[in-house]
Amino acid sequence: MAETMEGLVVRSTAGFVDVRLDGQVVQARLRGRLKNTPRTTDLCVIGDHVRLSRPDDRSIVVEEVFPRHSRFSRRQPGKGPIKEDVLVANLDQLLITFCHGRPVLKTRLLDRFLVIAEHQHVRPIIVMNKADLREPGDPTWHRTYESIGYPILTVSAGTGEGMDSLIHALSDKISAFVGPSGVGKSSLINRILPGLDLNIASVSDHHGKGRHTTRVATLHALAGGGFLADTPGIRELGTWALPIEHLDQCFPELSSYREQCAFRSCSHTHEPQCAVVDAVNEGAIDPERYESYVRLREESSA
Ligand SMILES: Nc1nc2c(ncn2[C@@H]2O[C@H](COP(=O)(O)OP(=O)(O)OP(=O)(O)O)[C@@H](O)[C@H]2O)c(=O)[nH]1
Ligand SMILES: [Mg+2]
Ligand SMILES: [Zn+2]
Repeated sequence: MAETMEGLVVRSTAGFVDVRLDGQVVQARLRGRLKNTPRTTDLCVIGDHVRLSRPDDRSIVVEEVFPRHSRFSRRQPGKGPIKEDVLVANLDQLLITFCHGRPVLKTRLLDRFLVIAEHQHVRPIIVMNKADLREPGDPTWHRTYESIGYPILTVSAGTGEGMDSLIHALSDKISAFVGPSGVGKSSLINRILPGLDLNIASVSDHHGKGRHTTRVATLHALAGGGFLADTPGIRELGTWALPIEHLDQCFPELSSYREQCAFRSCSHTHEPQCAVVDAVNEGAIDPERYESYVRLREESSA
């Protein structure tokens, strides 16, 4: 009798996936029929719920990938046809990780991550690692993002500072560390799951760019419930299928102003009587955040 089962994909490599079902992890291969269907998104990634069959004693096969309720994805880097590169499916929280010291925080990249989180309805948490390298005083960006309402956790994988609040925020959720190479995503996971021993690289060159140590995305089970993903460092983060008319909704601090613009479909770039531009000029909206908005708008319409 054919047995069918459902499970959660915790690791994905070409053609094969590790699936967690009833507390154990099994390796399964993807049904050929699935692989041959044309698509513009990744077939099966970590976080996907799948239906499995066991055609014989030795093999387990993924028969179906269930629809995703959320995901963290980017546009596949490079030229060629536009394809979605899904890093984690069915995600609850995005741990957008940067650090004190090196590599230096780029708020333009932070804004990209935040826009993707808003657009994909995944809760963003800004994680600032390497607290041991922190300069005294709160930097301006910190106040800006805090006043918008984004949670910021300052932690150190090195000293353990702030790790309790981070671990508390993870419980019973599917979360993923994302961010540039070298900020310490794998180091943080090693702190949270000491048995794991993930690969860690030293921040290699004097530009402070990391070396992309983590290659395969994996979903790790947490002792207190929930799952945690490590992802490779991201250098290029093209926004995927971001409808240009929704972009202003991905900047929460614009929401109370955009209703007051003279034009209903105001782009907040060149129109007269734009309440958003007025708010920028009055200092109520951070000019750097507004600049990120304008740049992403230009990119989406290009
Ligand atoms: N000072 C300090 N260094 C840290 C801390 N956490 C991590 N590092 C160092 O930062 C470097 C990069 O750490 P990784 O954990 O490999 O960074 P990653 O974000 O996983 O990088 P990729 O896998 O390339 O994306 C290593 O040299 C770590 O030792 C910290 O809290 N303080
Ligand atoms: Mg890593
Ligand atoms: Zn406007």
